Amino acid sequence: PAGKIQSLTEEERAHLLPLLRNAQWVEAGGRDAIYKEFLFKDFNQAFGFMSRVALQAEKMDHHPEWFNVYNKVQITLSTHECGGLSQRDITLATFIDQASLM
Ligand code: H2B
Repeated sequence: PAGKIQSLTEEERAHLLPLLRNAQWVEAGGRDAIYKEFLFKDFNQAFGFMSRVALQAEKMDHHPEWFNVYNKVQITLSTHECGGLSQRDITLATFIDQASLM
């Protein structure tokens, strides 16, 4: 990867966080990260979703922190390299929302 990943600026946060919150992403407790819980019909639907996200995450070299039990998937996104939110988290969150609707 070329160059250091930059944290979102205050201006970008002011713009993006309300949009994310509309899509049910919330700021994670105690750290600069975003969090969302997804519920599916059953484990097959949940794991199909996780497979789509996993392939994209690997392409992006940007990986979710996630927890799955049966039909529930809880996801936290942040960027280790910048110690908080970057544009990569926003891009992956947008992909994840699309993948949850397939
Ligand atoms: N995923 C996430 N969510 N944040 C990162 O900073 C990150 C990552 N860094 N996946 C990547 C991998 C880095 O550790 C490797 C070495 O490129």
